[in-house]
Amino acid sequence: MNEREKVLDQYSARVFKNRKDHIVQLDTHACEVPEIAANSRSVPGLMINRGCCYAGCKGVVLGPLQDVVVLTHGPIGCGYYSWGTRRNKAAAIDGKNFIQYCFSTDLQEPDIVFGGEKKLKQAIEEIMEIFNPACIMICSTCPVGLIGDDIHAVATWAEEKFSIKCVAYSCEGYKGVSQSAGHHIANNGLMKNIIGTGGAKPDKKFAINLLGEYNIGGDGWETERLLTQIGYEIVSVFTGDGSYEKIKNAHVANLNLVQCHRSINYIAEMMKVKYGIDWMKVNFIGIEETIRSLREIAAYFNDPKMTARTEAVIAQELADIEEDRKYYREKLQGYTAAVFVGGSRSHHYQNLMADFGIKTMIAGYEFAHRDDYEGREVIPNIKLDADTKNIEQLSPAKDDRYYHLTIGKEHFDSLLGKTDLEYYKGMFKDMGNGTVVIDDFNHYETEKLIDLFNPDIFYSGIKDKYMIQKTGTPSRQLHSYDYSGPYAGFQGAINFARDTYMSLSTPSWHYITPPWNTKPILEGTIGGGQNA
Ligand code: CFM
Repeated sequence: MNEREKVLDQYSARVFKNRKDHIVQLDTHACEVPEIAANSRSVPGLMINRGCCYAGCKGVVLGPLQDVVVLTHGPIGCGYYSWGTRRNKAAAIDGKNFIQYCFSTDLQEPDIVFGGEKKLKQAIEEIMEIFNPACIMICSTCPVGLIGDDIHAVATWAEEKFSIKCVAYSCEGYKGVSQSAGHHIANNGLMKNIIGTGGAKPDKKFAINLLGEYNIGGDGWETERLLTQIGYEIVSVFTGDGSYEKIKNAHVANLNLVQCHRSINYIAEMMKVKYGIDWMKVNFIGIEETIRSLREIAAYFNDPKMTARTEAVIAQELADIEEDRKYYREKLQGYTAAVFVGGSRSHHYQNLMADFGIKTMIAGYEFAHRDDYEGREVIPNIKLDADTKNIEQLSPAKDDRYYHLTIGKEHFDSLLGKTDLEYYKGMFKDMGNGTVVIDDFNHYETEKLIDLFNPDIFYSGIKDKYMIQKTGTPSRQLHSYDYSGPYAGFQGAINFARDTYMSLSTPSWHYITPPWNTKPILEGTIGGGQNA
């Protein structure tokens, strides 16, 4: 039995049938990239790490927009739980930064019975009176979808009454199998209602949008620092430290850089059709990956001055971290890791670990799609199930006012295959022989894999961190960075290495004796003696 079979061995026939296609043990000698089942319903009863559709829409994509009041229409729990739990940092110059607040309509039972639209209008009136934002976004939760409040009509009412932008998102938690559905709904809403509404003309030369960068722990700021140092103009960021004021003019950019493919590839594709803006998959997590990304962007613009600036910035950044890089490489070389995050980081961080000689043994995603594992070439073969078909598929048309091409066809074609222009290769191709990949991993599988592979460190999230640490395996969160960061770029890589080394070398593991080493876990007596 290999490790994959050992994990599956414990399951009942029914669960086995479901889970067997979500677990792959890679054989790098095989000619074909294996297929993995992904983006499907979880098995009821298994302790999984996924979030809901509302979480993906409100929490992930829309939440970080600093000047937008994102209003949760639903019972208070949904708003409260998604309040400040994600470390998407933002700093507003004009003080219009609403991300620290929790806005909710706090629906109660009478509202569920008699309808919640009145309360939603009242909440918008209060928001206008107290905060006066230029844009409000309404996100609905499960009960709102079930009782049928027309949040879109309320948004139209708000736009007319207050002359603001108000967009409603029907992102009820149950709509889709995970937060991935919410990303798609948020992408659609931004595309239909915000992007391209600013009126700016596309007359720039080196202007870029940063897509799928949510500024967790300041990653976006570090990435922006590198790009602006080279001379690129950042038009907008989707959506870390991003703003309504900026993304409405996102249509003027020359190139869209995609950091997190899973959460935002829809906007990248739609902007290509509508505005002619090419997109490129980049990765600013990892030293080698940052260098590769910067060089590919330079290759896209193909401007001698920008290329020279790119090399100068890379050389300077490398010189700045040289000593630390060498130190941590020596310390970390040879360690093994497991990495389980949402839908893109488990790949990105493997590249960063490789910079320091850490080998990934097991990896997994909560809600990625097959293309995030196997590469975008499989997209035409992905069968859409009813859950996916449930989500609107936009087909935007070319917008003649703003359509602009930055590079000629010949140059575009020459970059295909050589760079990640309009391509994402997925996680599998960067992983070693015998490594195990799991889609929609659960707690049992996590424990079992720790048992089988005994990784030195386990990167994951808050839902499983302490469960992992109870096995004596250090665990660091890659969603929030455990209040550290940034981890992006050159300096960020050193921060990551420092934190990892700290976790691996802490003596705290030796200070405690787990209770099961001193007393039996179960105590019992042999029964039945009396009647024997
Ligand atoms: Fe993209 Fe993200 Fe991720 Fe994601 Fe997330 Fe996140 Fe994530 Mo937590 S957008 S898919 S829904 S990179 S919140 S910033 S860390 S699960 S791997």
